[in-house]
Amino acid sequence: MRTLQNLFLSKPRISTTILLLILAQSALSQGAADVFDKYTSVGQLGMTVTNFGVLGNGWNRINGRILPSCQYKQHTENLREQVEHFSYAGLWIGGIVNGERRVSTAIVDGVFESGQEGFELVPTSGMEIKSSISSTSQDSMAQYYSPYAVSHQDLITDFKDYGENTLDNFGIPNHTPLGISVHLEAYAWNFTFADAFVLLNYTITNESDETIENMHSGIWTDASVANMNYTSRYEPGGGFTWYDNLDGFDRSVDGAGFNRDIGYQYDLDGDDGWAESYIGLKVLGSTVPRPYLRTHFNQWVWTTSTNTDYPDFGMPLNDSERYKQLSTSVRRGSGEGYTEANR
Ligand SMILES: [Ca+2]
Ligand SMILES: [Ca+2]
Ligand SMILES: [Ca+2]
Repeated sequence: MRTLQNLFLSKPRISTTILLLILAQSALSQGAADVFDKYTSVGQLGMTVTNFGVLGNGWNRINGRILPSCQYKQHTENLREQVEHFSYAGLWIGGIVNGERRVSTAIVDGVFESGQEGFELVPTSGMEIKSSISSTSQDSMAQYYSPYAVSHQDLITDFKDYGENTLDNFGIPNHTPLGISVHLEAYAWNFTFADAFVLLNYTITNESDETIENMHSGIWTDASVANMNYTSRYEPGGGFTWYDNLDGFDRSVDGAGFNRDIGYQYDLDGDDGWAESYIGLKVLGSTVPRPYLRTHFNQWVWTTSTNTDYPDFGMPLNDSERYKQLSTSVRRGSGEGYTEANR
């Protein structure tokens, strides 16, 4: 079986809402400390949201605890149901400035530290929490009650891809800023019918004096459907497996006639019943209406830029290649090794 990790979706431009179905360090600070210990806790999907564009926490210990990275379910005593879905994910934004392709990335393959290439977004605020839950007898989230909350748990933050000014790349190797700021609001609910997804609402603003043409945004995801309880996470090779995580792109049509366009991953053999849920990512809408709003899908093997078996599945190495990945879909294959779902 092939390991085909990392899926992302993209669309032409500003203000995206992305649905994470169950089925997703530190940056150089410019006035705001890194926040990486906040995650959606009201529903069953526990997903870490940081203030530097990264989602997930890589299952690193934070204050002695391993917090949910993208875990479903998080409120269950049944160890088999506690499935993780990604180590990290993060926002990519691409555009063309004076004919040059630029992509600003929260994270890329194999990068985990501030100052490294590909870690290009920095916080400009902390992490504000708002909740529409008002009764403390119902939920401790009520301490964050606000009449302006959208969901049971809004996580609200801001970041940008430049330093002192929109030309300043704060010394990150090969980083040419687009000069954009991003406002992110993540929404989660505890309703039993709405506790398996998180909505991510990004508002992207051009803060530079240049025109950014043909913008695309995407979510790079190191998807890894796995259960930490399957085998001992403290033994070599334990914790989880990723060799049979398979990716796909659901292009089936919904009742309203739109393509579902869900990028997804699952564990092929389900790890003896320990990893039987999917992760899916989907663009829900934007300020750009359909049909101008388009979705693309690409995948490649972690940190692997050349794939002799599947030449189209290669990790992009620079902003020009990243822009191509954001703005086009991987060619559909045929023949042995490729599968097509029945519609
Ligand atoms: Ca870049
Ligand atoms: Ca797996
Ligand atoms: Ca497996």
